[in-house]
Amino acid sequence: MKKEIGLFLVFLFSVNLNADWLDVNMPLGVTDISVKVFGIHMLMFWIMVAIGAVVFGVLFYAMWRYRRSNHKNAAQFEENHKLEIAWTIVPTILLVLMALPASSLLKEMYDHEAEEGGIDIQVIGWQWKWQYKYLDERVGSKPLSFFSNLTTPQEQYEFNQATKTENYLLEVDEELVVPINTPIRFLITSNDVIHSWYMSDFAVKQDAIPGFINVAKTTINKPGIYRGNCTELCGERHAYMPIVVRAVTEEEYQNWLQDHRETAAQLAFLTEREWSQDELFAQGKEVYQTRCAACHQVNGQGIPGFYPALAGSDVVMNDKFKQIEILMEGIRGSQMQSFAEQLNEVEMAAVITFTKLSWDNNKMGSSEIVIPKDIVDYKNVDT
Ligand code: HEC
Ligand SMILES: [Cu+2]
Repeated sequence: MKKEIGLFLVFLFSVNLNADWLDVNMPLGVTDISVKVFGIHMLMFWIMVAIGAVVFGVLFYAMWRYRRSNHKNAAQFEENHKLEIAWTIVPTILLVLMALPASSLLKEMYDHEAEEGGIDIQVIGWQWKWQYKYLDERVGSKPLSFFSNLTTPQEQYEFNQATKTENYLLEVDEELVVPINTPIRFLITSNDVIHSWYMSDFAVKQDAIPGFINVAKTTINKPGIYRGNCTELCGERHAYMPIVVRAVTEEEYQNWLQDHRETAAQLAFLTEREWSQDELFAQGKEVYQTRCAACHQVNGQGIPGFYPALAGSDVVMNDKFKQIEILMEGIRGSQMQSFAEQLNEVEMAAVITFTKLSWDNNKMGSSEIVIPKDIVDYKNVDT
């Protein structure tokens, strides 16, 4: 029934809006809730238009009717109780009438109950990326989890060195993949500061607060790729942590899950196998560019006073164990965070190898590399 009311509101208030006008309007979105939000938005809009027409109509009429040439002597009265009561009561009634549909929709949006056949996804904000954990899907003993990093190259948003591409600052390496027509609960939290997960197409916007879990529920009606942003000023790279959701059919979703489980199984194999320096270097270069270059810079020089140079760093050149430790544990109280959860063993070994072989760091004759097994060993000693 509620769905019908929402759709009716949309129908009522948007039939005569052609496509061009819908472009400047709020997006309609792809969930029942977002459609209802749009309906309420249009209802409020037309109420405001009506109020505007009445108020300005009376105003202009009075200006014309009682213009000076027509009305030399002004009427001398101060209060008009009937009018005052009317202009108090009418807006009160209007406000209550507007509050009714708005609060019942809000109540619906704050429904947190798990539903039969629904899935739970934990969304974790990090400075400056999102992590997604599929709580119902396991890989080994842990939930299926990955990070979503910005892939727009730095040259496009700094120093204006390159032309901006279509999805400028709204593209990531791993999209959040979800099935359509399935109730999804997002359990939203943060690892560091307050972020906010905002997908206007779903009418979902929830703060991600460390130590709290905020819940937002949605059911997506239409397959597609949807893009959103962090909407809580969370530090200097706040603009660089977009959200990309790919909504697919149940079948495609199952295939995607299967692929992910296989990737995890392959990883176990990869850490056992022999690695050449070139392979590690190539993969490490990619990891470095998406994960490290934002701070330590592509040329390894860092930013003096903020981010240390890795080119010529004593740790990078001479202390493989120290570097593994830094990447695994992070450096307390600094922006150098732990990458233990973000990079797998292969990526971790590769990026360390890359930093050891780049920017003349291997000049002193040391071409020692770090292999995935080193990382596995570190983890085993650690636990
Ligand atoms: C958000 C910014 C940021 C990112 C991203 C980042 N680092 Fe750092 N890194 C730092 C800061 C800041 C320090 C210095 C911390 C301190 O000593 O207080 C640091 C220190 C280091 C050091 C120690 C350097 C030395 O000479 O002592 C290494 C090695 C390092 N980072 C490697 C990496 C690698 C590899 C990556 C990518 C996987 C990475 N960092 C990503 C900010 C960052
Ligand atoms: Cu943020």
